[in-house]
Amino acid sequence: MNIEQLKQDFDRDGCLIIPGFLDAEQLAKLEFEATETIKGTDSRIVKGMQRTNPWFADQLNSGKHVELLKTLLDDELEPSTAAFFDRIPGETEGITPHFDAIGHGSSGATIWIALDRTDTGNGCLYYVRGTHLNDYDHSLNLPFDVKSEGAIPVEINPGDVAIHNTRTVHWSLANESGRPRRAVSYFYWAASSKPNARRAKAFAT
Ligand SMILES: O=C(O)CCC(=O)C(=O)O
Repeated sequence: MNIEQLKQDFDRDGCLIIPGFLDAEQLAKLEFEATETIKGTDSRIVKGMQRTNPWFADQLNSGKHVELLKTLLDDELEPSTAAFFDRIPGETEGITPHFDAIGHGSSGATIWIALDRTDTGNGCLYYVRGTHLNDYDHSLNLPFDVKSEGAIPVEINPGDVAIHNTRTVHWSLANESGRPRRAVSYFYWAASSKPNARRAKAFAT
């Protein structure tokens, strides 16, 4: 990986895709731990997996992605959550356009690791490049769609990763296919970032 190039791209676009970030063994371990951790839940989104599985606590604190995210953010990391995101085959709704930096901090990043092939057919993520540089007064249901300038589908394979700034607008469509679309993400605040006063207020009200 050319880290300098990745940082330049991340600073410019607010998002990145890195193919083949996990090798087959690392991917199999991640899939195993995620499957074990979500057993007994019926949610398509399971946050806080680090609280119930020490393996995820370890990954959140010192997984192989941690140094990369520190470099991309130019900061230490404040770990927030290890999450499982499933777009269930046949569902009719996805997640509307939003960004993640509300309330607590103003900067940070998420690394999103595909467990399955993800594409426009099975509810992949979409990013809107450059939106991390905008200042919105709210964070949810933002006026973007697949035709918006800068919108890109995150079409990646198992073990590939997508990384986004906490201020980058993103969403996912419903998975109308018969194929699974599972992912694990790790979400961090940049340790020295402060709450954005306007957004914190919007969040509180
Ligand atoms: O995986 C998805 O469908 C959505 C992920 C997301 O919104 C996030 O990581 O913040």
